[in-house]
Amino acid sequence: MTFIHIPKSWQIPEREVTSQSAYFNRRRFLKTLVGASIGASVMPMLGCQQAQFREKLKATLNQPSLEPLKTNPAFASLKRPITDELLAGRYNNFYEFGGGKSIWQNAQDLPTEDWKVEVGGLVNNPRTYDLDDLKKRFPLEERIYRFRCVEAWSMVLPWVGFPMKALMEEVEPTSEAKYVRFTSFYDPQITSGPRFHLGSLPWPYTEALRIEEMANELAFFAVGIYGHELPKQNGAPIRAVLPWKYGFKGAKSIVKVEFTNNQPATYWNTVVPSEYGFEANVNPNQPHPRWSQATERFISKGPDLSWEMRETFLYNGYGEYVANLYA
Ligand SMILES: Nc1nc2c(c(=O)[nH]1)N[C@H]1C(S)=C(S)[C@@H](COP(=O)(O)O)O[C@H]1N2
Ligand SMILES: [Mo]
Repeated sequence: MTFIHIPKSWQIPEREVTSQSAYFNRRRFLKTLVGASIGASVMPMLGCQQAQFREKLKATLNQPSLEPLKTNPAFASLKRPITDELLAGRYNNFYEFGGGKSIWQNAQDLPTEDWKVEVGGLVNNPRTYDLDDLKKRFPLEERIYRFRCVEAWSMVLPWVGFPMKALMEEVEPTSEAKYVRFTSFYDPQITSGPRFHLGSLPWPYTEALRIEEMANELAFFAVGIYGHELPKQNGAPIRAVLPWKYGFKGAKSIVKVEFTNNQPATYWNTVVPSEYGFEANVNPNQPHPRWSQATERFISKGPDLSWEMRETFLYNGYGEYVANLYA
């Protein structure tokens, strides 16, 4: 296995404008998106020493520890090594903060203090939790999961959090509840809707599952990663992690969880329904209309960006847990 080194990776990420956001460029926002994303993230880095850049990045990853915590033995190791923390912290998708991969600096504007998560809709016990509440109420554990973006890159990430089904047991969805919708933080003064002139897109970012999917053992709310609280760029202070689905199904920075009777509209499925289905299970046999899904660029060794090609597995290798949901 050969690692391909990408020169100048600290200055210019692999693709400043991503496969997912490329859609906007081509069809709608060519000038504004490219112009804005260069202005916002690439230019300042060009004049910046690599070492300084790394120190700044590390400071954003230096979050309060969540240890001691137990690693769930069912998800304690994978055949692939855990991705370097510096890569997971600087190679992101978080369109509220920009259309490229280098959003980690912009994402520091996310206000995470006094965070509340409203859980309601078709439930017997609607509740609004603050973060401390959630962490005390639901025992935290570590799980090492494969992570696969629909753009065909992947990582292995050590999340800290709790199973979604623990929350379901507490709020008790009613018999009418068939779906659950997750809504991400959105404030047009802070996130990039107006900054990138993407105001006509369906903000806030929302995602959704069938409730049987939410009740699955794998479905997870993460409040941490690498043994500490989530950095803002990874969706602080709480995000969804669904390792058998493409990454876009896992909404970041969740403020609302709502149980519904009908299938909710979701962000990518609304923007480009022909490219991003509602179900979005990882499937090497079903190509994306613009690229193959049979292999993936596995991003692992740092600190500079590099990857190796790996085979993609049906349900991202989690068929023993989820295949029965789609029989
Ligand atoms: N609110 C919100 N959540 C989001 C996204 C986003 O743009 N906004 N991007 C999604 C996509 S496409 C991916 S691949 C993952 C990336 O998570 P990471 O940056 O922590 O690796 O977050 C998902 N959750
Ligand atoms: Mo993604």
